[in-house]
Amino acid sequence: MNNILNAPFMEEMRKTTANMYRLGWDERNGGNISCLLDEGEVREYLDLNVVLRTIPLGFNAAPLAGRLFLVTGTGKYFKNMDADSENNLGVVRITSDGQAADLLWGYRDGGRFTSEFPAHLMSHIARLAVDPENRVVMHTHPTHTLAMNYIHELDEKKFTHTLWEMCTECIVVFPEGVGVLPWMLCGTTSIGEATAAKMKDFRLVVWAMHGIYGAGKTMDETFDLIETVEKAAQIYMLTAHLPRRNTIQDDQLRELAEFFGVNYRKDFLS
Ligand code: 2HA
Ligand code: ZN
Repeated sequence: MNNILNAPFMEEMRKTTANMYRLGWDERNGGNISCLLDEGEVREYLDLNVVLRTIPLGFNAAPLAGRLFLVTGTGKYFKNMDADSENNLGVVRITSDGQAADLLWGYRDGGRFTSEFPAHLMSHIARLAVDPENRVVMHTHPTHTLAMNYIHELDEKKFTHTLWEMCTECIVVFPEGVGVLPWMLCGTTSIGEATAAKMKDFRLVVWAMHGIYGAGKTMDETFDLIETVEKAAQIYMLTAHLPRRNTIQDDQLRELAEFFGVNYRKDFLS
């Protein structure tokens, strides 16, 4: 059996969480990531018949029964993922009745998966229905995106439009726009259901005054989506208090989307 710490999915998770911490997006226990794993790949590192503990989910994840996830732990810090992966991360398999997760590796100090795991699993279910190759759900607290929540209307058409105006390539990177949820209590199944409902149309969902969710095929793709929103939000925050002399016009956004052949939200432009 190979050492799971050297598995590509583990290295990618460690690199990504360290990078996000370095960017200042994941203070303290802020943020969480779940990654759907390939059973054949995990088998090279773990005996899939050995279950360390079974942890209840608090909702029914039956559509994901038997699926394996690498997921960050509750109360754990992105800052520490790299140095102590076995305490801060876990590999779990959703039980056949969908009510719990079998722990196969990790959370060594008796911990459990992120309190946002219901929102993650519901988002995985929603995204897999749209894109069978979706594997990653990522939640984080990017600084400028949060700042923008306090001064910009939280209407998703207006929010998306402003982001698209801030960097030329935004409409190409997230042509479907950004979903926005009002402030809601986190860690609950209701915010999970609301997030998953948005995930039918968007790979990016802002949680007002809290952070953002992203979903994608790979860790890189998901990170890049959030990074692009955050960059646009940064430009907005650097300029919102200044007179705007220039902007990207709707006709130019349309020209970009047509040139790059992306299926964009035409109703988000005037
Ligand atoms: O895991 O970010 O939303 C800590 C959080 C909860
Ligand atoms: Zn959060």
